[in-house]
Amino acid sequence: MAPTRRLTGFQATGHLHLGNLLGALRPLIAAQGAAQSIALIADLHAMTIEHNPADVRASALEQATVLLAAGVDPERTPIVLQSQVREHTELHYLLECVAGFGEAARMIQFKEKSAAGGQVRLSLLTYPVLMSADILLHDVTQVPVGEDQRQHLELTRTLAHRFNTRYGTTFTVPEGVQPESAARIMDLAEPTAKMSKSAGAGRIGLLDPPEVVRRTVARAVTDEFGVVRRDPQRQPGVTNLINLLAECTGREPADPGSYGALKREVTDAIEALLAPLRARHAELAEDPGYVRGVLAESAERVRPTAAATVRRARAAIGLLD
Ligand code: AQP
Repeated sequence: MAPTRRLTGFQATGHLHLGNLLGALRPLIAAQGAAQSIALIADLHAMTIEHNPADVRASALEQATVLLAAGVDPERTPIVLQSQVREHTELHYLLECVAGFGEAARMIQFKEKSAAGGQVRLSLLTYPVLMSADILLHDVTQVPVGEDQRQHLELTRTLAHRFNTRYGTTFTVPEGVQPESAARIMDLAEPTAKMSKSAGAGRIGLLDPPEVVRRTVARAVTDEFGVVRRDPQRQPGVTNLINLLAECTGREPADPGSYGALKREVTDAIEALLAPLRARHAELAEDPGYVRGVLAESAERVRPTAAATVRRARAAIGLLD
């Protein structure tokens, strides 16, 4: 049986947060022994919306540093910066030639982000095709996807099938897999929305100092019921806090009657998780040359597979070699 090969991506649009850690990074680290994984930092995706060049560069380097600090072992899991493996963009174009305008325009994320107004970049429309290229390039068999990315993975599978059918078998068609952690971490200030890089007050950044973590949890939205129980409809804030505690410690709350006690437990649990990560990050941040070296070596490691995929796709679609 072919080995399991996985790709987990992070958009370089800002600081990684607790949702990224629990929903994607920890499962990636836990699977390092069993699956061949690639961690992709998607900096090209960061340019699909208005961006500041210096911020994208800083975010890419910070994310690579955080991934290492959290325990990604670059010997087993290459940390690939999307823009440093040019084959991503070459394959993107070839896949655009089998994708329809309507298909791209139907994507929910495109509809939501373009509805926000302002000038809509063409790259926002074609971003799911770039994401398809990210996945197909590395010949992966599995992609852990949260609910928000399921539609994009379906498009990837559709484009791979279509290309293979029209031009001959070229791509491995990957399966979407439920991340090992079922956690969908919600924003602490707005617990019906997922915690995300762009949202504000209720996000816990992985490098937030202890005082900020404590304050963010202390201000987390709860409700007037005064009972610590899971009830996502009526008590989304409290449910999120219980889930956070369970994800961080594997424990349920000690006191079913006190939101204050629950928040203290959650704060301690997050702190126990983030303190070593922060410390390791501080060490690594002293040596950005090392982190850049990891990115360069990772790019070299994945390049043979990436180049072979593009070679197959070029030949199949009708280009001279
Ligand atoms: N809240 C979350 N709970 C669990 N898992 C999450 N992930 C993201 N948010 C949560 C998972 O982390 C990986 C990388 O996510 P991303 O970089 O694609 O998404 P993001 O952090 O939501 O940030 P965006 O998309 O850059 O910014 P926004 O949404 O603010 O525009 C993925 O595996 C994801 O499932």
